[in-house]
Amino acid sequence: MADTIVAPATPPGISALAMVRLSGPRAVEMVAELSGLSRKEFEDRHARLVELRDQEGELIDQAMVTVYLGPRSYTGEDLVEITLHGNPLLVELVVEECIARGARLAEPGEFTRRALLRGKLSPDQVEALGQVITARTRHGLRLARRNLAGKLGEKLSQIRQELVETLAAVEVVFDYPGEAADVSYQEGETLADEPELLGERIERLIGLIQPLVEDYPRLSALSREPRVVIWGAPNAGKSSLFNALLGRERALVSPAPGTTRDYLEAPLELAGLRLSVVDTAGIREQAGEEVEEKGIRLAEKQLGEADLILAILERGEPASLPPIPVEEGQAVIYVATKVDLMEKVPQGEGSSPEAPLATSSLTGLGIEELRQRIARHFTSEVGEDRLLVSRRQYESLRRALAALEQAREGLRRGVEPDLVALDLRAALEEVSGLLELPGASEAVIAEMLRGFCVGK
Ligand SMILES: Nc1nc2c(ncn2[C@@H]2O[C@H](COP(=O)(O)OP(=O)(O)OP(=O)(O)O)[C@@H](O)[C@H]2O)c(=O)[nH]1
Ligand SMILES: [Mg+2]
Repeated sequence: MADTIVAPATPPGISALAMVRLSGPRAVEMVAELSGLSRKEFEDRHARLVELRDQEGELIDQAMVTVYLGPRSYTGEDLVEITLHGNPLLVELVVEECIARGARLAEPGEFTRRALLRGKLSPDQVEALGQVITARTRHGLRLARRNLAGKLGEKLSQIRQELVETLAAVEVVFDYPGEAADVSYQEGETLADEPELLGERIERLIGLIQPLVEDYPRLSALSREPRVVIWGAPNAGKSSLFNALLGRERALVSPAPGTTRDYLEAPLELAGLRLSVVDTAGIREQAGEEVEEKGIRLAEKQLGEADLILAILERGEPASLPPIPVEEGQAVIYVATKVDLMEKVPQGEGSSPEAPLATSSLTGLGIEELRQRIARHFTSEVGEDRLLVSRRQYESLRRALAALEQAREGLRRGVEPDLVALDLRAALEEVSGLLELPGASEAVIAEMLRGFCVGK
C-alpha cells in the first residue's frame, strides 16, 4: 500500500466540474508540486483554490484542492481531491502529471479496497456502497443507504452471535478464538442434552436468515432497473398492451400474427420507480419462418432476464398462453387482453391463469390497475425491517440456511450432537465470512468491488 494512486472520480465527458482523486503517502506532495506551493500550505479538510501547472510551467487549469490527511480520510491514507473544470482533456492532463511524478493509475475500486484493508469500511459497508452507486430506483437507494448505515451488518452480527452461543451450548469443548469471550455457559450443562431447547434455537436462527434470502430476488431488482417482460402467443395483444402501459405508440401493432420480431424495450416511470418494459415476439411451436424463429429465441432470452413477467391470455383464455419457463425469483402477473371482446369480463387480480387481470388496450380498461399492480409488486413491504443483500451475501446466506435446515432435520432424527454441531459450525463460517475481512481471499474482495470505477 506504499504507492500513491490517482484516478478520475467523475465519468469522462463534458460537465460543469470534474474530479481527480489521489491517495497515498505522496498525494499531498504531488498536488503541492503541481500547484507550486509547499505541503504546509494545504490545511486538512480545507478547500484551496490553486493554479495547476505542468512540468514546463504551462497552466493546466484553476482548481479547487481539498486535502484529507490520513487516517481521517475515506481511504485512511492521505487523500486529495482536485476539482477541475469539466473537460476530460483537463482530467487527462492532471492524471498524466501525477503519473509523471510517480503516482500509479488506480485499479477499479482501489480507493475503496484501501478503505477496507485499513478498516475504514466493513465488508458489508463496501457492498452497500456498491448498491448506493448502482441503485436505479428510489427504493433501491433507500435499501442501500440502510445497509451503508450498518443495518445489515447489525443483523448479520446478531445472527453470528446467536450461532456462536448455540454452538457453544452444543459443544462442550469450544474453540472459537475471539468469539467465545462473550459466551457464558456453565460447564457440564449443554444444550446437547436438551434437544427441544436446541431445536427452538435453530428454528429462531432459521427465522432470522430466511427473510434475507427470500427478499433477495425482489429487492435486488430494485437496486437495478427492474425488468418487466411481456410474454404470450402471437397476436395476443402484447404490443398493444406495451403501448397502453407506456401511454404512447412505441410498438407496431397489426392484425397479422408474428408482427413483433425483435424485442422492444422502453422505460416506464411508476410511483418513483423506473422500470424497463420489454415487448417480445409471440411464442408458438411452429414458427413460420427463420426470422420468427429467431424472434422467439430472443424472447426466451428476455424472459430469462425478467424480474416480473406479464403473461398474456388473449380474451382471458388460459389455453392461449404458451408455457412459461419461470426461473427462481421471477414473479408472474396473468393479464387478460382484449376483454372488450368478451361477454363476461374476468374479475381476477392476476395471480393465476384462472384469475387474470382484465385489460383492454382499446378502451383502456384495467391499464391503470395493471400499472399499480406492477408498482406494488416491487415496492410493497419495502418496510423498515427489509434488508437488501448482495449476490455474494445471498449465496452465503443460502448455504447457511441449508446447513441450519440440515441441523434441524438431524435433530429431528436424533443424530449425535456432534453432527448437529458440524452443521451449526458450517452456518457460522458462512455468516462470519460476510462480516470479517477474509484474510487470504483476493477473489472475494474482487467480487465485492466488482462494478466499481477507478476513482471509487
Ligand atoms: N378489440 C381489441 N383488439 C385488440 C386489443 N389489443 C390488441 N388488439 C388487436 O389485436 C391485434 C394484435 O395486436 P398486437 O398488439 O399487434 O398483438 P401482439 O401480441 O403484439 O402480436 P405479435 O407481435 O404478432 O405477436 C391487432 O389487430 C390489435 O388491434 C384490444 O384490447 N381490443
Ligand atoms: Mg407484437
